[in-house]
Amino acid sequence: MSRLIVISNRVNPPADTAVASVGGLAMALSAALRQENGLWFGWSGKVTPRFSNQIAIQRIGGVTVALINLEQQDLQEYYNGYANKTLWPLFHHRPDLVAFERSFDEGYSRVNQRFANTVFPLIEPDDIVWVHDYHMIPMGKRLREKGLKNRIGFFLHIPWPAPALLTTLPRHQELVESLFDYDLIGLQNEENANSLIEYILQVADGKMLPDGRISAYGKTTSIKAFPIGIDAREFMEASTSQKAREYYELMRYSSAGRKLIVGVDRLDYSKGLEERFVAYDQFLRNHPDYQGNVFFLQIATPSRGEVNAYQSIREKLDSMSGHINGEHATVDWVPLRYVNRSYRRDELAGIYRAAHVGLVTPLRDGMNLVAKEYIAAQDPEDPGVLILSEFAGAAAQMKDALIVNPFDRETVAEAIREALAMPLRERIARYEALMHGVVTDDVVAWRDNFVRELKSLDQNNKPSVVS
Ligand code: GDG
Repeated sequence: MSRLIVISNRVNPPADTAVASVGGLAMALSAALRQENGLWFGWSGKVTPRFSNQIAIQRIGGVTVALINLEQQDLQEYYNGYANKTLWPLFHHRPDLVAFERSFDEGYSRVNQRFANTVFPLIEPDDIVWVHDYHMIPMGKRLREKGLKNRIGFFLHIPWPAPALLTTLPRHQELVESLFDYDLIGLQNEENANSLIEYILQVADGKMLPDGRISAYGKTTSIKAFPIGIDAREFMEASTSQKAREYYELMRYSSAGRKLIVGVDRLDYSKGLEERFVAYDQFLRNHPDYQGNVFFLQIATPSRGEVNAYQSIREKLDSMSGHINGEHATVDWVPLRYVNRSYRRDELAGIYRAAHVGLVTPLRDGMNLVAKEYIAAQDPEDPGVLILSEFAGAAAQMKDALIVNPFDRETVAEAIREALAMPLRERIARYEALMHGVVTDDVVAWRDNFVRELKSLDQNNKPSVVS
């Protein structure tokens, strides 16, 4: 029987879905694999003095996982280095934060090779292989070099940059060429798919074929958008669970009749937290009538703390939150609650449900699952309003949110005012339209669409060498 073999950098399915891991990829893949005969291969999160190809196979939260450990040098050069200091900032339009180091590049190649060597013996001839995200771009090529003939698909969770940006990456051609060993390449939306296609046509002198596939470097592949979703049903249930009700009550009680605005993000410069704080400060200045009647809860869970850029954004936000509270707070009101810890998933669901406004304003984001979770958690009879950045992949689907440019503080400030004052009838109409999309385009639809497309390539769409 054919299995789905998922390969990603980190493997961390939650043992308990109510608790859950922080991070979009972990949430999506564990939901996608729970109902599928599959195996999830990748890093355990543990570091050992020397790399060994020992694999620990376990069952966690209904998902079978195969885990390997990494050594310290791998972690520094591949994970903290090439993945999070080179590719992440570049793909999120932050060339100012990109570090190019030869050792990062070498670490990236080495770990991809080690992953390929270790997973290869686990793959049976009928299995479908699905590789995930920017850590693993060359994985398909490494597996092909070992002789793997199976269907191999790749999905990128983060944005694909415009060609002008990508060409600043040393050996960019090598990276893109390695994608051509996949049968199918999935991106979050059309804009990202078009950026990759544009690069292939302009920089790699590639060609679109009449059947929709694309060829370059003597090979052919398919590129398509597969917008990721959440497990909407699970999240709706979480939002009415006992724990969620407790948190809902806690938020409502502690807000003492004030309106609540909420933001939930990994603490990452791509999420636009600095700009969000500036916009909230602007809102308070523009609307003194709201002072004392509203508060903003920002949950920002620390992430990638070994990377400098993450330390500095954390310091900046600490200082900005102190400044905003110092400026506006009164003896009985604090306008901003800024929290650097993580919450259980059911607790988050209760917090979302209690919030009158969900503020999701990344500067650049592949999709953004928080936007979808916020909607799924709302009370259908009295829903809150989603404010969403036009630069989140989710904006292409969630057109009934208040769409904003996160760089424009006046516009975001105005959207906050509009959301807080929105009449019930309009809130319900927007919520219903958004909820329809969240339920229809959920994580299972995402997985099924991708896997179906990959399987359909089996008979007649096999990538072939073009002479
Ligand atoms: C990448 C792409 C794409 C956050 N804080 C807590 C917590 N979270 C959960 C959220 C959500 C997930 O983490 C974050 O997902 P996002 O999609 O917002 O962002 P990334 O982590 O950057 O994810 C992104 C995604 O992959 C999927 O393709 O959408 O664009 O960057 O589920 O709820 N979860 C818990 N406690 C927290 O404090 N339990």
